[in-house]
Amino acid sequence: MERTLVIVKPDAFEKGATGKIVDRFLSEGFKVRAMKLFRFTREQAEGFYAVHRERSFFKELVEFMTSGPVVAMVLEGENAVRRVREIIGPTDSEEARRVAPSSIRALFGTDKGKNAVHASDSTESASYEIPFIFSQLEIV
Ligand code: 3AN
Repeated sequence: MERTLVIVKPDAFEKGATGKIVDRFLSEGFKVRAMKLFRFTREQAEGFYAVHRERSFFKELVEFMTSGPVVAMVLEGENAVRRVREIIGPTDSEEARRVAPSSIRALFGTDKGKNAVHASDSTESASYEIPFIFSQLEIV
């Protein structure tokens, strides 16, 4: 079984969409192995998104991710990384509404930055991101 990290971002948390997002993953057959509510400090958000530090949108991304609470979870299932990426839809929520109208970003996101959820984009990313957020004791 594969594990992946999902984060309900500040925009979706603020909208009260966390329950609907968790329910969607449960109804798609994933098991929740860890979950918590917290707010990133700037240093933590910069570390989490370190692979993007040279990108033009890095500052905006860190500002957004530290703007309010988030809910992170570890989901487990067959091909969890790929399947969760399909369920969340493309990075740009506007594009998601055109090409994947039932995706989570289409339903709850606004644009490329405020796109409701983060999900690991590879098993390598999941191996970095899961222990970045959760200690061993917090994963069942
Ligand atoms: P994904 O989250 O779909 O893997 P990436 O890896 O291209 O997308 O980007 C990482 C994060 O950076 C995205 N989740 C998104 O919130 C943010 N981002 C990407 N492109 C932009 C952009 N042009 N402007 C603002 N934020 C962006």
